[in-house]
Amino acid sequence: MEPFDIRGVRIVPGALDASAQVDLLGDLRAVAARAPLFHPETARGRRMSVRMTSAGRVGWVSDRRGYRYEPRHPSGADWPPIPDRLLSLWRAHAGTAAPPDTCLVNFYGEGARMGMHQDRDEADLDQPVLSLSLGDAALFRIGNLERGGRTESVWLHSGDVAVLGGKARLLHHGIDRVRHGSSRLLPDGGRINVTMRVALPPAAGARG
Ligand code: MD6
Ligand code: FE
Repeated sequence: MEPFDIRGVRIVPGALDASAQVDLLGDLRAVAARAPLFHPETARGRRMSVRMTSAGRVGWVSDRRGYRYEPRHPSGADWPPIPDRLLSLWRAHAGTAAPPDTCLVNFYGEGARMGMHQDRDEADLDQPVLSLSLGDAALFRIGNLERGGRTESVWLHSGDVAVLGGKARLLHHGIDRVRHGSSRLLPDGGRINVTMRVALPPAAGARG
């Protein structure tokens, strides 16, 4: 299928073919071996249904102190580097010269979902966020700059890329549901979503 736009969100179906997805899954298993997946808590103390980890110079964490980027995993270890295959995907689809400095890995087991939110913890909101979906298909809902209002939804399948940039960068979005077992990429089912971003201001120095 050809790339298309919904409300300025660029969707690239099948950006990665089946064998590239398997290769990338190996990279992500190596990331999770060094930086284990954890269930973040919201600032209100509710456990998120999605498990997360990160790669890059900083990683996204959430706990009672709120949402932020941290230079270390909650264990105290450095985050592993962003896998080269993901950096190539960013160069191919992000449409910016700046390299990503963080890569958030979300794992959706059966029943996991993600409420409507904006991604606005990054220093430069002119830089896009690129997401890659792997595994089970998910219903991605795209809303508005303000909370509420009419929304549009699209199924994201394994290998699909979505880019939130330009006027779509701050649109509210979320995952309503995942069709458990719809893909055979992960032997026990589930979905992985990887989002790459430029989180730090340029003054923070070399990225990678
Ligand atoms: C998900 N994605 O697909 C959740 N954020 O599991 C996101 O929250 C997201 O797909 C920013 C840009 C693209 C995304
Ligand atoms: Fe998001």
